[in-house]
Amino acid sequence: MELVLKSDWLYVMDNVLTPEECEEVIRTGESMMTKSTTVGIEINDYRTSSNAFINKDTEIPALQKINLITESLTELPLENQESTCIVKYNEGEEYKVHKDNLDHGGHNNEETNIELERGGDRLYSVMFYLNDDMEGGGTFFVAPGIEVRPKIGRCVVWKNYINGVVNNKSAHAGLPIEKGVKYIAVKWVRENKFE
Ligand SMILES: O=C(O)CCC(=O)C(=O)O
Repeated sequence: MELVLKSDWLYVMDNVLTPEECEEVIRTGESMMTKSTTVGIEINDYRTSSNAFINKDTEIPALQKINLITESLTELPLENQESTCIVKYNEGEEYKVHKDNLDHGGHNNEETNIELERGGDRLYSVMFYLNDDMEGGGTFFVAPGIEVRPKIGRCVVWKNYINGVVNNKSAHAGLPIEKGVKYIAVKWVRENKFE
């Protein structure tokens, strides 16, 4: 594992997963893909990818490793993790600028409130790039103006809250794919046990 960027809320590490592990995660996700949706947001072209959710009790070794790495990087227990979300973006697909926290301070809809009752908000996002043979598709953090490039096996971690306050610097986009296909795996880690 190699640390390539570290700030008080954003970390990038390389060689976290091997190419073989990335391949195993892609293969698992491919058989279960459905169109992506977004909690509490009903704008159709906002998130145009497909995804698959893999339960935490999976016996697939690469997915178990993702659970373990997420536990150790966030220092929060496995029980706080949501299922692993494997995401596929085809050419032209993207995820427009958003933050991953669910609580919009008094402007929540019913779906969001139900999600918040399942373990509180998403304190951390932990994302793994599973391939890099595409053009476009970087992850762009708007406020610091940082684009993280997909690299096979690379892991990006960011805090959605700092000292109990929403981290506005965490607003980010999955930029459109110009050529090829992009695969990632994402973990969202809640404040409390996720059920
Ligand atoms: O695809 C990306 O690079 C970003 C993914 C993303 O924004 C998310 O899952 O919250």
